[in-house]
Amino acid sequence: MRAAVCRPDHDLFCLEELSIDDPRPDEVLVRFTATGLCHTDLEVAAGRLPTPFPVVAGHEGTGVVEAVGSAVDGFRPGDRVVASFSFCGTCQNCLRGQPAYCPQHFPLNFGAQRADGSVGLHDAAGEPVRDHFFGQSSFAGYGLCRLSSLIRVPATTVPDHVLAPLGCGVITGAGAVWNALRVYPGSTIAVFGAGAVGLSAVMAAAVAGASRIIVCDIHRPRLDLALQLGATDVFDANGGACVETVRELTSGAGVDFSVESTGVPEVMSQAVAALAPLGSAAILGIAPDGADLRTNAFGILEGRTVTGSIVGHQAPAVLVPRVLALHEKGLFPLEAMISTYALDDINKAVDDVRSGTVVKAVLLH
Ligand code: CXF
Ligand code: ZN
Repeated sequence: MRAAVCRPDHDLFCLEELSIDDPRPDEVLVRFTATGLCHTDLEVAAGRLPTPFPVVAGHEGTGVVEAVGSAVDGFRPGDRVVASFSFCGTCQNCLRGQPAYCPQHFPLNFGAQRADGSVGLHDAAGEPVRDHFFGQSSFAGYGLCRLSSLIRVPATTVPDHVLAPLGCGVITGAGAVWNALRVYPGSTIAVFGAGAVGLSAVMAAAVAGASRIIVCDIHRPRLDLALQLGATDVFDANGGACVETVRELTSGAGVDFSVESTGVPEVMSQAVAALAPLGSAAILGIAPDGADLRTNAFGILEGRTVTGSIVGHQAPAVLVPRVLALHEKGLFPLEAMISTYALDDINKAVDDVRSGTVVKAVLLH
């Protein structure tokens, strides 16, 4: 099968033919039809995350179950699935419905191997290639998926390229608004960064009834898209003065809520500084290793809250169908931010995302 492989000394992805083993008793073999490209995959490819090489990344897969291991219950060949992150399912946080905060999150999702250290992929020379990235490794035509990563979706007419990004980017933005911040009708929100996560936050805030949805970004086309998806006010962040602009737009008060999706520490500080007293900021971007989040200490005294949020702050098996139901009603028009590419064109997709011309690239297998 065709796969995009991250190898040492390659900035981007190598397109190769790989072979895959039969599923072990606890695995599900999924034939991927589409997979989204997320910033986290690019961080892996650049070697900035602790995932060992060579590895098949990809963690926004969707497809069809091809075969199930002998111990698998609940999935059958032919089931349509969305793949998200993996979790243990037995720790306190998994049991309380917060699997993204499972203590096994990093080994299970970034370790790129089975619990016993083995992998199920081999390259043309017969050498092992790391897999099980986020329980899926969906930058390959097939994946040996962990059960915890899979969500069965009804065989609706929703196209594959719309389903794919539900596993990470979309629920990260939407879940932060609904679950971490609990945005309420009539409230005000500022979204810093209008990529796929930020624009999903915009759509979720519109659904939640926010009265002002202020968006800033450094790319004008993304601001136009934000207006189309529910933003009430947008401004170009290249001019600086982002905090002042948010305050001007809210008659000096600041916003009830803010979402940061850029990973830039200075922007994180702005997201906090733009809050009204009692306001809450959700930090979603991946900051450089060792970076600090600086904020005014007196400002925190005024009842402000800063929270982080990973992949939606709720089990994907709950959140993904919620977003899908809204999409069906036309209230979550995901198509507007998606561009599709053949898997073989993954490196072109990376260039287009980096230049800001494309928001969410989805690769078709
Ligand atoms: C990541 C963000 C960093 C923590 C793990 C989950 N989201 C996926 O891209
Ligand atoms: Zn992601």
